[in-house]
Amino acid sequence: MELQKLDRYAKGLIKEAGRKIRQSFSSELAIESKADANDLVTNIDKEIEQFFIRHIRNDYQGHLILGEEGFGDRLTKLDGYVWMLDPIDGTMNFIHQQRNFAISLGIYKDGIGILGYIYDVIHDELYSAQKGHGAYLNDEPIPVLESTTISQAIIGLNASWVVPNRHIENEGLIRLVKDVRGIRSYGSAALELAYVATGRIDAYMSMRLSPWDIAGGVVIAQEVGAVATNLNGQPLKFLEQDTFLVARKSLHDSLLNDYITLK
Ligand code: 2AM
Ligand code: CA
Ligand code: CA
Ligand code: CA
Repeated sequence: MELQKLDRYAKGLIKEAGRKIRQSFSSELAIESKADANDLVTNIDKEIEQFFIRHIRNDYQGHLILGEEGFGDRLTKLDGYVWMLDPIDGTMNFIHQQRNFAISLGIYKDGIGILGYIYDVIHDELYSAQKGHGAYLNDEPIPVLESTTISQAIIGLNASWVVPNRHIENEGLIRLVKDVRGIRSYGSAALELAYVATGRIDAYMSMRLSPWDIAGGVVIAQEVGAVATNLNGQPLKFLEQDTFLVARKSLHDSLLNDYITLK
């Protein structure tokens, strides 16, 4: 019962935040760079994170918040309730395209994801899951994923993988690109997770993601039978950046064993 109440509350906040984002399109954005010239943030990213935090701190005292823009709490462990929030995942798309971005939220209890949300604001599509109770796209249940093969798979992969990098050998990736049916890159980790959960793509991998990018999506993807780990095949920790792989169960092992060779 408590979980149902928390779920309704979280969905209410997300929908309200979505309305605020849609309204923001009529005013001019204030755009800044963070770590480098292409690492962008806007006043809306910050305002939406602050909107969530204001409400959560008022209504759920004792819950902690981990947010990308840094207005939440600094965490060294995941005891109790932790909200992991990315107010806008896909900020570059938000700025350049006014689409292909999402609100990403996971609610974790003692390190276990109990509620997950990805809200595609422009399509008004809310992907959600309660651990153990299946995943939904708006009010429709998302079917459990069936198995597939590498040769029939579409993989979410971002272009930074073609640049020699410190994580992974390019040879395996070149083979992967040849062996699969297709490669896609959407520019929002949260949406790519939603697409894996709904079978629009069959796997998604990234060399560096933060807890707020994946916290909501992992709960949703796992409810339909997808497997999520880092690129070493280890469980996700949700306290720091890490590599990331989510895939239909039938592809996960093959991707790790046959194509991904870490340096
Ligand atoms: P963001 O839009 O919330 O920053 C593709 O760009 C994906 O990687 C998006 O989900 C984006 O999230 C995330 N991303 C962008 N810059 C990143 C960085 N420096 N480290 C980790 N993830 C990043
Ligand atoms: Ca960012
Ligand atoms: Ca993000
Ligand atoms: Ca973000």
